[in-house]
Amino acid sequence: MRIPALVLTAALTATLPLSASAVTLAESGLRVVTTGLDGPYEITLGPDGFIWTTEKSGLRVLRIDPRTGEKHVAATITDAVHTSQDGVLGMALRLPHVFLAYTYDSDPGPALQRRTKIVRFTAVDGLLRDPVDVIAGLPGGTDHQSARLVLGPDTKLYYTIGDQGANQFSQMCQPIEAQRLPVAAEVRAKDWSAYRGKVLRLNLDGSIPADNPVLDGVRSHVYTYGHRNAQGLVFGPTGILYSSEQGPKTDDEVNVIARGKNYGWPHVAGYRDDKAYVYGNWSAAPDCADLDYSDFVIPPSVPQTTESSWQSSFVPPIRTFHTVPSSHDFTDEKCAEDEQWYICWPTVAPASLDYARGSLLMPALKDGTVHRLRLSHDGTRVSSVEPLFRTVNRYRDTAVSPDGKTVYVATDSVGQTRDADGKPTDVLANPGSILEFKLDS
Ligand SMILES: [Ca+2]
Ligand SMILES: [Ca+2]
Ligand SMILES: [Ca+2]
Repeated sequence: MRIPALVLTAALTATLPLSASAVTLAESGLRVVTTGLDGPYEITLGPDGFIWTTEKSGLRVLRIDPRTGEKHVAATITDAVHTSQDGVLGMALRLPHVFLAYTYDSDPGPALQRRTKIVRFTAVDGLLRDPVDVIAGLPGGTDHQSARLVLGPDTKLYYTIGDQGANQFSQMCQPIEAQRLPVAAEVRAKDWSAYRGKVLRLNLDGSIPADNPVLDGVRSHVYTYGHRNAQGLVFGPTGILYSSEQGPKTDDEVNVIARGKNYGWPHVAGYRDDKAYVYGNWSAAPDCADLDYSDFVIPPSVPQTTESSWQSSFVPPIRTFHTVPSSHDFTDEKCAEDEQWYICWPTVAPASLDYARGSLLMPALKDGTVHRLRLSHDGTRVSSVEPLFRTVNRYRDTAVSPDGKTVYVATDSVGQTRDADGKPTDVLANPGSILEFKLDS
């Protein structure tokens, strides 16, 4: 017997505590549609009734029957490359056309030079044929790809590109370019390197829309800037464009994306409140190459700026997950073993965003939850947040039936999340699967 998906939410508040136990699949009301997927990244319900699915690591596009779970291979992308966060990623349907975003090797020699391209295919009898490059040479790498692709009501493509993991870990000496806008010579030369940390808007043939914003005197594909890792992007029914974005140790964001605006990264995480975040610019340290990267200690040679010392105007999020005071202890003992601290941080790692029944649905990688964000009547504010269920999974993307009542959610094949006790685990309950649940009004 099916147990309603929302049975668990009544007593829960907007913040799902780490101690909230995970439930079994049966308790959650989730139905397994299919398993055995190799890194599903985008799932979208096509007008043909199939769940179109990209496989980040499997480098394929599949059409899956939601009733039987039967898989049909629509394409294997032979020139795509995958290591970690790269691979076959975003997808937008306008059948018979299918737009795909994937990582490829732009170096003709033996070296591997990762770049991203958006390619238009034509679906014929369920198979993708006749690839045509829409745009090539976009930034590509193994971290913070974002790579969510949607078709707007204005028949333009919208595409998110993350900051590529600059200024952290092994790339700590690479500057974050989320605030750098392209100059005219770069646009003329089709040098898209300044597109890191942006939301792009493109004509279907890849050209720059004539009504894109002019930023610092230059019109380019850049629609908005100042983004870290916006893996979620969706239009609401009245044309509002929403994104979800992964924060550093705090402050995942849900944003309303408005033409030409700055969203603050890396000067601001979440709101400009000086809470638990300063911008440490490792890449500007004279001795950067000699430093050991740390999430907790910023060495004296690394320039630091507070959020409030950055005076430029920016658009704050409509919701954060979660903002904490500067006194917050980021070394929760639950995550001490192997120092997997990030699993216990207040962020949930939103991996996508969808719209259904007056709400945004936000699947998250770290807390095994699909969050339901109920919107205000005009759609500009989040009025409440409910975690719909909690299992030991990394939720990657959703697809919604036309009536908004049935939701499909894809899970990562591998990776870390929180177990039933809130501790890090890489033992996932339903790896590489598509699960189904019903959404109450
Ligand atoms: Ca989707
Ligand atoms: Ca922001
Ligand atoms: Ca902040």
